[in-house]
Amino acid sequence: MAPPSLAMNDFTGSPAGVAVSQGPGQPEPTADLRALYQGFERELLIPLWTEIGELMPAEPMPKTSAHLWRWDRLLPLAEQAGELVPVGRGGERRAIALANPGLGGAPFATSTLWAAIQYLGPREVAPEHRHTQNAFRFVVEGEGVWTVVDGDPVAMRRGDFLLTPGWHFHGHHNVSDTPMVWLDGLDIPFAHHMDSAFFEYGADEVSDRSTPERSRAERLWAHPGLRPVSQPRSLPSSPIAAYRWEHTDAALSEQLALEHEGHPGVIEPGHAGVRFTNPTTGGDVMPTLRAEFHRLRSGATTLPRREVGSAVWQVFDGTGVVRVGHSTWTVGRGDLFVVPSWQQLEIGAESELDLFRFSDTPVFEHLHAYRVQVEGAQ
Ligand code: GTQ
Ligand code: FE2
Repeated sequence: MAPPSLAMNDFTGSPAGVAVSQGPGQPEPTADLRALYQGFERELLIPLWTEIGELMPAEPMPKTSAHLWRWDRLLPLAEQAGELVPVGRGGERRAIALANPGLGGAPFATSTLWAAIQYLGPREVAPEHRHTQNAFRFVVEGEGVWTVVDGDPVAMRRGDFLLTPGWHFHGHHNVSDTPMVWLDGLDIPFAHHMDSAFFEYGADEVSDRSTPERSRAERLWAHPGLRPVSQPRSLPSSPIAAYRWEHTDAALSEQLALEHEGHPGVIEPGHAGVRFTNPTTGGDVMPTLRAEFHRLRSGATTLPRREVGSAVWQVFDGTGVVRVGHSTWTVGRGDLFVVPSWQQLEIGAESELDLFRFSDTPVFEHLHAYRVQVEGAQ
């Protein structure tokens, strides 16, 4: 259990004059003591003893809440935005962010992660820009949009995972007669809290209107286990612009098939998982973001697990039951849920269940602040 916090405040100050800290180990509130606290306030000082429970909890006490957004509630609103709100220079993107109810109205899915549904109507163009925030797209349904990353057009289709690492110019264009929606994931909240972000406008159009099946980045980099000899250096982010569904699907199917044949490879019984990686390092796709795909056999359940850092999951296919901390939901295609730091996650598959997941784990691994606990693991 966390030690009790002496202060009841949440860095908001006390409305009714100066608060004198009371409770176990604290002196009686005399006039002198009140004067001391007034002195602290006047000089913009705050003693540790009123804040220690909040600042140094026994374990993470995230402000981020466990929460579920249902796809069938998001889609109609994205469509409405498509009719009513233009996309263009200034607003840049018709992206609608998940706003975690624990984060005071900020457009943040978790304290570090941005997750948004982006809508691009038929023939629409989202202008080019670049920012230091790292970004990806994940497609649950539809096709017809090319995202142009540093001049390289990248097709977006169901199941694909597409990268826009920090400071690469990018714009999107829909070459089809149907609208398209997808999930954006970025480290916007992390950059915001760290005061580290830069942004620049690029061309008002997209710089290359062609629509190749495969991007130049894929043609150079996306061959299993093969690296171009001309590119020996480690890169901070993966140069693979698109991780295609056919490969992800095959990798997950093979893990489960190997399990069926009595061979190792799955995470736990009935639970296959793959991580998208940077082929120049073997590490995560981008410095701040981890991305994975999970597949559970029908009837499989995961061991309860908690870890430092927050994650956002999206159901790609199938149905299941998800428990995060004290919340339990039945989930289906497109539904998005948030797992706050150090809250337990358990997933049960009602049918074969495919899930995309992203998290801020690399940040904590790099800072030697990562911990994970799996209940019932040997
Ligand atoms: O598509 O470039 O959801 O810059 C948030 C910021 C999408 C994008 C978002 C962005 C983009
Ligand atoms: Fe962007």
